[in-house]
Amino acid sequence: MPQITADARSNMSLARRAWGIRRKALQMGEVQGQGYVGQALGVADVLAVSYFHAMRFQPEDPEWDGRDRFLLSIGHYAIALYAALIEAGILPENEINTYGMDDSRMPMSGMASYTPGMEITGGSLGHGLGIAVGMALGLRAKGGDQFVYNLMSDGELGEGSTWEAVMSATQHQLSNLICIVDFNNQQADGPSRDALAVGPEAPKWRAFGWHAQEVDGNDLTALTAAFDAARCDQGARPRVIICNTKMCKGIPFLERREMTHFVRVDPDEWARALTILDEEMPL
Ligand SMILES: Cc1ncc(C[n+]2csc(CCOP(=O)(O)OP(=O)(O)O)c2C)c(N)n1
Ligand SMILES: [Mg+2]
Repeated sequence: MPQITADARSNMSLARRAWGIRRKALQMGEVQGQGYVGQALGVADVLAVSYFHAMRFQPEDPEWDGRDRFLLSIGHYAIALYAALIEAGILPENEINTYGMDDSRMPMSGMASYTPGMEITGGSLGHGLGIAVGMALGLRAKGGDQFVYNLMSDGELGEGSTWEAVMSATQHQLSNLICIVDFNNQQADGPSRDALAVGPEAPKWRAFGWHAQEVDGNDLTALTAAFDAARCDQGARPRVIICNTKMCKGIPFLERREMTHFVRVDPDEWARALTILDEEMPL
């Protein structure tokens, strides 16, 4: 099993890390008065386990060749990854106030050339997994033991290019590839399962030859076990973790809001959301 370096640097619990990611995302949303905070709050637990349990990286050297690669296929989730990168010490906390501004290193959609730790420029949905396949092939060809993690959305399951990449990963027996699907059952026009149902999802991935798990993506214990199982599987096959998440998780008044792809947060509600979060700070 690969060394876990990030966790060793801190005694902070995963719950506290996830809380920190949520807080930073809300702070960035407040700076702009908008942002994909519903997605960030929903995927915060997945990011906490990725960065503080599973992945190897060196905060002081984001380009360290031995790092596991984390690809954000969903460029609009950039606010979530920035929050994780700040929590991980790869980006400085004082840049939160620049979020989405001209010349910021944190534009509203993820851009690889702008931001340390942002491995690819995502955003055109359905491309991350194909890039991840190429990266996993390249790392293996160089004899590396790094994993490539690709975070994608349920909406991307409707893209044909995703399934080409799925088959390609199987063909090449990419055991160093771990795909994470943020299944929030939400797309731009409503619930994903109403738009284009591809379920049952895990059996489908398995039928394509993948090691597939489906977990509650807001349960840190379940996530930790799933990431361990994905990394430790001995099969010559790629792995996927389908994470069922709840948008706006952790802020009840936003969780209850009629869910849209881009959650509306009124100007006075940012402070209210931060107060609610602060009252729930884990040790
Ligand atoms: C190829 C492509 N088609 C359409 C879009 C426009 N778009 C941006 S986000 C989004 C929603 C897709 O659903 P999902 O990826 O599940 O995002 P969520 O609503 O969960 O944030 C769409 C359609 C895009 N970025 N790329
Ligand atoms: Mg979605």
